[in-house]
Amino acid sequence: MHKEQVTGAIRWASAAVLGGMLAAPSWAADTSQAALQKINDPARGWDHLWREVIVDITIIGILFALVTAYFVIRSRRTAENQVGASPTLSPAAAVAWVVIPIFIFLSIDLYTAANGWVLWNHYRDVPADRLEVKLESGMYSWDYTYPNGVRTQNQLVVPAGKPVMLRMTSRDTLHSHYIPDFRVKEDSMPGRVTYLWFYPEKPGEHVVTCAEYCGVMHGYMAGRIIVKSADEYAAWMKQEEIQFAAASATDAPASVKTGQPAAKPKKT
Ligand SMILES: [Cu+2]
Repeated sequence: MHKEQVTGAIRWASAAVLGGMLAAPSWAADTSQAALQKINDPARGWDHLWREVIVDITIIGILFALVTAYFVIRSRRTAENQVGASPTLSPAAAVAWVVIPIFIFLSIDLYTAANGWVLWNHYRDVPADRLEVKLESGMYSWDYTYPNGVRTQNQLVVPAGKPVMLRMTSRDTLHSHYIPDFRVKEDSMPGRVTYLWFYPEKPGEHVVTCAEYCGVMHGYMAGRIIVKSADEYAAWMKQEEIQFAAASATDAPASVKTGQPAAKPKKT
């Protein structure tokens, strides 16, 4: 009787959990298709996944605390010199106590991992309609080159409402271009081209910082992303183009020539 109940419970729980495990990746695939059509911004997916993980571990944490408290109270000593006795489990019950929790936690992990995989693919899949800027990092500056040759240092001006892709490399050592507001970070390194993309939805300013220790002035390796409205961006770019045309072909940011740290971001 007791054994039948336990095996029945195992069967029921396994079926439920396995069903959940099988459903998770297909659910994730559905959302990825929807995401590609509707949501342009992986930062939102990042926030969503982060909240999901926080909720998961909070529920699990509270659940564990409650179960622990329950057992502590239930198994407390009620008399002097009382000696406790552990319950004797049938083999089926012992297996159930091991297998069922494993399945529950594995299903949560797999579900989260599947969503993370979908999000990662979204981060790697750059929209075709984008502004593409080259970035060369060096101790200790970020040097951006626009498709028309215009260059800026430690500040990247972009139009709102257009995905921006950075193709990155480094002239000296490992750096990591991190834009916390856009939930995106990618290493740049010598001899290799890496990329990232982000979606600046509306005008504003965002911090860029180096997230890979690259030398004694690593902490000063900061920049800005300046998001302008499409019109303001066009006006800014026009001015930059005029300056660029006027300047000689050898005009380069100070740090490129001397290898010295960048003093100030180039004025707009
Ligand atoms: Cu750096």
